[in-house]
Amino acid sequence: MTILRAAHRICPLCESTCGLLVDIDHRRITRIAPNPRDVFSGGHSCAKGLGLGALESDPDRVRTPLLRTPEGGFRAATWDEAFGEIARRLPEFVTGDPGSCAIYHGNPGAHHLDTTFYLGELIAALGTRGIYSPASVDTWPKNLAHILLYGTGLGLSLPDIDRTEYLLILGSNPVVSNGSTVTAPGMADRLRRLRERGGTLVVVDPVRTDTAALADLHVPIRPGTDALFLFGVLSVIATERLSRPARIPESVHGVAEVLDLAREFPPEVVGPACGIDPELVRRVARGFAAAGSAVAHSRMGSCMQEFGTIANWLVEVVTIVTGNLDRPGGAMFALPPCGGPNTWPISTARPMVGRWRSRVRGLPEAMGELPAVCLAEEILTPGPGRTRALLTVAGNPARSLPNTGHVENALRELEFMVSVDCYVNETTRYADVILPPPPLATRGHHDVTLAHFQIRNVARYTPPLLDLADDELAEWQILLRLAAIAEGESGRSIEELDDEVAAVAARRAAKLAGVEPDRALASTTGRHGPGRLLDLRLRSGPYGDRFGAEPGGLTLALLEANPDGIDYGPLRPRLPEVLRTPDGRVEVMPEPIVADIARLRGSLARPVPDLLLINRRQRRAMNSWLHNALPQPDDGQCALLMNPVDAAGRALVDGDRVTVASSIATVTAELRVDDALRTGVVSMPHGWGHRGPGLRTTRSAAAPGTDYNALVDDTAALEPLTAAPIFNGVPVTVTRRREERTR
Ligand SMILES: Nc1nc2c(c(=O)[nH]1)N[C@H]1C(S)=C(S)[C@@H](COP(=O)(O)OP(=O)(O)OC[C@H]3O[C@@H](n4cnc5c(=O)[nH]c(N)nc54)[C@H](O)[C@@H]3O)O[C@H]1N2
Ligand SMILES: Nc1nc2c(c(=O)[nH]1)N[C@H]1C(S)=C(S)[C@@H](COP(=O)(O)OP(=O)(O)OC[C@H]3O[C@@H](n4cnc5c(=O)[nH]c(N)nc54)[C@H](O)[C@@H]3O)O[C@H]1N2
Ligand code: SF4
Ligand SMILES: [Mo]
Repeated sequence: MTILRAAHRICPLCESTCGLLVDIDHRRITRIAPNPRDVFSGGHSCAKGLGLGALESDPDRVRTPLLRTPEGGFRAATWDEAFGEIARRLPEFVTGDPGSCAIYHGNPGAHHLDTTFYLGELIAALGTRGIYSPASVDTWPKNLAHILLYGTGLGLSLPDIDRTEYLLILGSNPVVSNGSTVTAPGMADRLRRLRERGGTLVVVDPVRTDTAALADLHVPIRPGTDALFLFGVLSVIATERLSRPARIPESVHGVAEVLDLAREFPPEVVGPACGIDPELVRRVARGFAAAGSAVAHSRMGSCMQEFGTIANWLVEVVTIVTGNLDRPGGAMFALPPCGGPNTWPISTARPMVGRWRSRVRGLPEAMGELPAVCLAEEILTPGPGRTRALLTVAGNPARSLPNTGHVENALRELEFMVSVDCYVNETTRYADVILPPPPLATRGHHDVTLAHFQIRNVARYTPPLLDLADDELAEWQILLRLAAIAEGESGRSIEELDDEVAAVAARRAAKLAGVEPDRALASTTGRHGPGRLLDLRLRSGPYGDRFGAEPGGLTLALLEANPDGIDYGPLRPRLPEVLRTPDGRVEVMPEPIVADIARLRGSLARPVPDLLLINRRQRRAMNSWLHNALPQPDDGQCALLMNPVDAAGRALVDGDRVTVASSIATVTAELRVDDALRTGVVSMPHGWGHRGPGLRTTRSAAAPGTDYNALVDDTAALEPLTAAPIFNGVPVTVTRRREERTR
């Protein structure tokens, strides 16, 4: 039996990608500590990473395939039985109408090599356009702004946090979330160091969050008004001539026009709409423009809101016009070790948005996927192309998507459903077959996707620590088996299928590296699965050894020999080479966004709802799925937070049991009065509401919490450019349930 001490493991839970050291006894993780020598995370970790052992040993985890029984429960099955059932039932939905089998792949998939490399095989085998993921309820407004400005939705501009003199954060609470679309382990320490070296931190958030508490200035904005705030900042830059043309790269066009446009949004106009003193807008504009280097960074709070795309576009514009694009301390682009859309040759002259539309509502695709708000109606609306079967891989749409009632009604109507997942939760309880991924310690780890968001160019890999047990399958093997079934080739061996995938990857890698395909493939001899594909990508990537043509260059073997990682240094300027726009320029005034400004203007004259609900994240949670394995602080963590003034106005007191009603649903929650929230705003965490029959999550079902997304509209109220739901800024009313006092 294996006993391992202080073995390297990169945490797969959040975007911080912390390096950890784990002890393993007899296949159990017995101890976890942060790795002080990790070249990137240097000893940082959090309660979630340190709780990976509890997560892995959770008695409720699914460890064998499960098959639905005629009585409606599940029974354990062998892999052969499970795949047999899938082979019997799935092909009908794949070979007929191309839309009839859809797939939803969730957040953990972005963190694992298996899904990164093999999910595409399954999706291609399904031949469906019914492809959904949380990207459309998480980042699309930001992705779209980047596609229109820089040409790709993945190669995002990043705040150079470690060198900037002025950091403006909008709608993100990285001290709790550990950051998003910015990979910077130990964020709180980095923010403290920014201030210690004399820099300025400004946080724009309706709540005085733990991040705002670290800031020089907190701007307590009204939800949904970030675009107005940023236009206000830009108007000051325009009227006070604070832009710095000499520092704006030549590839940028349209700066004068955008500054002209901003003049109609002076602080006196936007201040009242944002619910803040106009002087704050001026102060931020002047401070930002005067700093030696400055950068704005936006996330969830300013993405999943009514004007998300405009807001995320303006984040870039403010950085650009002040001469902070592609400069140290400003907004820069990573150079990811495996390469990616902004290192590869341009693949299409058409932006990856709106190339096709959903069947029922005609909503546009983006980056190959349909908006996840379409999933339920595509299942429930009769007619040709109706979605009748669904695969979910590492996702919990029943708690993550808006209008969870609608989503669950749809899941109930499916004729066949397969879930690759480690829990029987609100989504997978509707599956006919559940296929569990193996223990974490059997997997290698490198962050192919998140490397696009790294604020320092580093490369790290942690290898599998354990072999698969006899009754375990690797997740990549599960995905390949499913792909083979979808293609009507269920008899083929995994090895053969994997060789085929590797041969295609080798041709691509060889082309990028400028060598013969045989040479690329031969260089990876002895490897298989994700390790082989990773080696091909690393060696053909920006630091790669080009299969021997650049001796000393990056290979997987080199990373294996350097388990604390390899540091390639701070981000370096990449313009204009990084651009993938059709004309190779940055057009600051993209037509689709400019056309949406009339809607923003219109919002100025609107009455403001009494209470707007916004989301908050919790330290020991990861969206919907750690509530069971990790002890969560008391039930009050799920409470509805409200400012004392709003509470007094409604004769509510701390501990009241309240009804929260939106335009589509009503839920109950415990009230906590908290002056960290601005007036007119209430907050709750998402991903809770662990209720209903069939769950196998003992601990979270005993403390189910409130389902935020039951309240969020999935039809009427969407951000129009991306069909993103408006999680932040949901109009609600809150009243006491008289019969109930909890404390
Ligand atoms: N502990 C923990 N960490 C996580 C997760 C988790 O669930 N728990 N989830 C992970 C995932 S998938 C993601 S995408 C990231 C997200 O990471 P972040 O983007 O940092 O997300 P949040 O922590 O939700 O912070 C959003 C902030 O926006 C504020 N806000 C709400 N509405 C508005 C608005 O209209 N304008 C402005 N300016 N602010 C607003 C909220 O008050 C909140 O403080 O976190 C990741 N990390
Ligand atoms: N109201 C509101 N809603 C939100 C958000 C918000 O801020 N507010 N945030 C949104 C965001 S940013 C996101 S990313 C989404 C998340 O949306 P989802 O990805 O749909 O939801 P998660 O809760 O992350 O669920 C992850 C699932 O993966 C499973 N899982 C974990 N590890 C593995 C693995 O290794 N392999 C497999 N196969 N399965 C695994 C878990 O059991 C769980 O079922 O939620 C979104 N929903
Ligand atoms: S911050 Fe994120 S990556 Fe680091 S230990 Fe915590 S969950 Fe894992
Ligand atoms: Mo997310």
